Amino acid sequence: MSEKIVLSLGSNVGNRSENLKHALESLARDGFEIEKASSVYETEPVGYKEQSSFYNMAVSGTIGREPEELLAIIHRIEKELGRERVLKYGPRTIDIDIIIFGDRSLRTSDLIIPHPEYKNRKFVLVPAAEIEPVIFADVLKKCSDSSEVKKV
Ligand code: PH2
Ligand code: MG
Ligand code: MG
Repeated sequence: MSEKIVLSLGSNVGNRSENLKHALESLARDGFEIEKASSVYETEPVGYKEQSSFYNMAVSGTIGREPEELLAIIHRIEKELGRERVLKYGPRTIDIDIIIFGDRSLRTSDLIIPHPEYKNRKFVLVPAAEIEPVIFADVLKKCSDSSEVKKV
């Protein structure tokens, strides 16, 4: 059996729902077998505050590939979606982050798994706990992030 992967998706430029939808379609097209997809949440920006609110969601699934190969696929999808919108709305329409990849832990110059910040981010943990409570419910309970995360 392939390893369970959980991805976090976010968008705050352009048509946020459409961007998420396109990202899911592209992931599926490129061989990511989506098992579960969370609700979409509107979330307060964390970190740099002077930007529009995000739409965030999580998906779980499998792909018969290595983490670096999945990262390359993700980068291509981000570029495709960014390119579509770049003239009208600016460069950042979609962000797809690998949160976990089975039990693996790895650290290279462009990829850290598990995602180094996910335990501190409600916008990741709330959608992830919705679809994979066994993995994320406890982490969410312990998370002290108080930023707003509400179902769209
Ligand atoms: N992504 C960031 C920084 N801040 N805040 C929210 N609410 N959602 C995000 O997806 C997000 C963020 C960098 O990737
Ligand atoms: Mg991110
Ligand atoms: Mg990213």
